[in-house]
Amino acid sequence: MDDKIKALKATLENELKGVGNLVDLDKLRVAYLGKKGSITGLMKSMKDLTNEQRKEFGKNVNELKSQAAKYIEEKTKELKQLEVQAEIDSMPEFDITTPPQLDRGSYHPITLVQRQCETVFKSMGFTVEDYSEVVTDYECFESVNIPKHHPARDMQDTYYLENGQLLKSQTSAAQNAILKKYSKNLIENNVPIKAIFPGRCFRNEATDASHENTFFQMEGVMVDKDINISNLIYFMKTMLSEVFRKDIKVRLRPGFFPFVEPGFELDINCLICGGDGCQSCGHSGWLELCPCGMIHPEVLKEGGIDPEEYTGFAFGLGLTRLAMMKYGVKDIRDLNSGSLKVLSQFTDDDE
Ligand code: FA5
Repeated sequence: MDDKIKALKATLENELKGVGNLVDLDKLRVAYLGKKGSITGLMKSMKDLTNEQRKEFGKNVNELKSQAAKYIEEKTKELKQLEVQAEIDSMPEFDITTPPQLDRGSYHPITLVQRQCETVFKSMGFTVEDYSEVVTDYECFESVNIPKHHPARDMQDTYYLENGQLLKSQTSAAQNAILKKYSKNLIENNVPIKAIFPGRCFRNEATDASHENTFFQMEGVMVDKDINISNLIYFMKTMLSEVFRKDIKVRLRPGFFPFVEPGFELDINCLICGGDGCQSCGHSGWLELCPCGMIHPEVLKEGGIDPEEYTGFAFGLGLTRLAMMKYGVKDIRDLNSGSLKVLSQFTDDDE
């Protein structure tokens, strides 16, 4: 009987050498150690032996059984390792010491001009405020002297939501909240209100080279005693000379906005065509950039400020158009195109 055990062990060792994958190895395990396997068969055959024979045979067959289990365990490890190696070998080769070719990306030109403007105004003591894009009719219109059914609403083809709110069509929508936020400090502590609030605006526009349906504005307000048009012109001039860092022609003409009195349109000489007239400026040589004016007494009152005692100015800078002019972008729609080819050309020359 011992010969049978030795022979089975030799066959197992031999067959193990020929096994090249885990599936075949499992078949081999079943063939030897499974319910109907050869080693299990040997164990079952012990019942036909004498007590004396069974003692010796039992010991040897048990040794064979644990030896077989050990062989299979070792072979499993070996085959798994080979599988991992094969997977590694099948991967494309790469050199981990090669420096990365990753593109760092760039800031959007609108972000760049917005930051430049913020830096300029912050240096002049203005705070930068954030405001939501979904606002109420009161915020966007009524609080800035545009009651329901006022014809001035027609100038801004507004997106209304089903719940009665709207996508803000102008950053002036934040004016009332800002005035209310700082009026106490103005009245009790004589601290002038000086704030800018950049934001995205939405209008149902027929788009062209200088009109988008989604664009950025940056509103600014200053309120104190004795604020007048000269102060307004000073801040506008400082902002433009800091952003453009060169002489640019501007013109101020009367403009109507219900929330300012008097109101102005501040236009910039088109920097794409030098004022000759082109598609970007609607062939007029000028681009409307920053309407402004002295805050209407009704708007001050609605913000909790006595117009007999305080005056102020407000402006609504077209940030997207400013980016066009600063970076020579001929068509405003390129700025919202999401095309990296277009957008990655711009860098902040101040950084
Ligand atoms: C307003 O939105 C006023 N709220 C601005 C204002 C604020 C006036 C405070 C007085 C006091 P207007 O609709 O003209 O005004 O827009 C202001 C600027 O935003 C424009 O001069 C222009 O630069 C920019 N703008 C307006 N519509 C578009 C558009 N469709 N695409 C790109 N820029 C636009």
